[in-house]
Amino acid sequence: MKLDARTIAALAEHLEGCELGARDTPKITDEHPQMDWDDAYAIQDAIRARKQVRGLRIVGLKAGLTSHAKMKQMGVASPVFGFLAEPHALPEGAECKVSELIHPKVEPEIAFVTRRPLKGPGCHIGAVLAATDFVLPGIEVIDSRYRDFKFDLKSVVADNTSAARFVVGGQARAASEVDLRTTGIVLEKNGVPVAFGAGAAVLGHPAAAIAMLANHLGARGEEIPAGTLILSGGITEAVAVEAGDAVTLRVQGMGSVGLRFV
Ligand code: 0L1
Ligand code: MG
Repeated sequence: MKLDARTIAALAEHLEGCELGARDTPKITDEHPQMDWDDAYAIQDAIRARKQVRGLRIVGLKAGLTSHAKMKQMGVASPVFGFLAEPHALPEGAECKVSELIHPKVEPEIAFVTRRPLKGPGCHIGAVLAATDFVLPGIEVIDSRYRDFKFDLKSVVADNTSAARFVVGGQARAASEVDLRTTGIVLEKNGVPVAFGAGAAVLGHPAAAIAMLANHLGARGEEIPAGTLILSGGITEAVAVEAGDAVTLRVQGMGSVGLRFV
């Protein structure tokens, strides 16, 4: 690690303050160019701990930047991992308040819920499917705290991978009942289809993103607990939204889920 404990705590306070106050900031590596991956995840962990100390539950995990479309959109080359906290979760069809966000975008995702723990190293798609209770449609609302979405990967990791809000819903299916590679999705904004894709856009199979998360956590001596909700990453590019927009994600064989932005 290149940053001391005080700097990590100060950066966590700064980034969480930006999240809670809907304020943007230059990317933190501008002032801390020496920051390494361990520092980045330590800052994310400190943000997580700040929320837990306030009594907020961690309600899930997420993989991000798992599709080539997203990687190309953001000019990066590898996935990142973050957490979902209680205030991030919205009910199906809920209103999402844009005034609480900086510059929200939505991503169509497949959510997994585990029934058994998953631990790396060596976790693979087969292990993920065997440990999955069910899969269901999910929309992630991302909201990078970095000005104009200008960042590098380490800054994104520290910022909890832009996690802001999410909704899951539609029809949950057993992972064994669906071929997630060929499962088609349509994302509609105000009734107009704006993005299309299939599960294979996420690392060839969305379960591969969950395996990568298990291996990432395994390298840190952690695991994905049983009963964890995990967003596997945007299947298409993220789509910008503003107040007045209604977004619906339709997933083949799994119904639909939506949000309204007010
Ligand atoms: O969920 C994600 O794909 C994370 C994206 C992080 C970068 C961004 O804000 O687009
Ligand atoms: Mg996402």
